[in-house]
Amino acid sequence: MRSASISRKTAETDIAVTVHLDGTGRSNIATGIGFLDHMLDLLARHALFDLDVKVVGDLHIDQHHSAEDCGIALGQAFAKALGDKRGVTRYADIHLPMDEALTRVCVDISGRPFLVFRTAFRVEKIGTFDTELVREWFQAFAMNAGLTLHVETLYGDNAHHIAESCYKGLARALRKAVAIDPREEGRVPSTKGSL
Ligand SMILES: [Mn+2]
Repeated sequence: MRSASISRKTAETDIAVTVHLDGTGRSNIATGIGFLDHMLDLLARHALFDLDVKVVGDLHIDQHHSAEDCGIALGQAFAKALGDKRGVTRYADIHLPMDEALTRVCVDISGRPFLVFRTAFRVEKIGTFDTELVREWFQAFAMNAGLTLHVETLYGDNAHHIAESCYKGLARALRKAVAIDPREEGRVPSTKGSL
């Protein structure tokens, strides 16, 4: 079972996460931010990861540290769970529709972190959640997971739908990218021999 736990404590947040890449989609999420809990619940379900996420953050300031540090810890756990990436499919892409919104997510488990994020929100808030933190979370996750990650929302109106298409798209792309390809026969999928 490919799994890992990360504990991360700073003056701003105290975080514990566990990721099982070969899970069933079960999740136990408590970030202190309702909308982010909803997104991570979707991530687990659609990636078929098991996720435990506990964040105690300085929400009396705002949601920034909690969202960003949650992305950092989950990215670190993802990378640790993947290990040396033997046998993985590596590349995946998907177009993920959510009602009127459509987002394309392309991922390379490259070990060379890079984020392209072309998604805009017309409103600043979804409930109490700051929509600009969607990008912050993706940036933190991609950098710490070692992913080349391209996210582009081709169109959409409703901010909840747009955010959901990004997270479900990430989930479905990662589900394919981390899957073991039997034709790789346990090799690292790179001509360099390591990722
Ligand atoms: Mn929803």
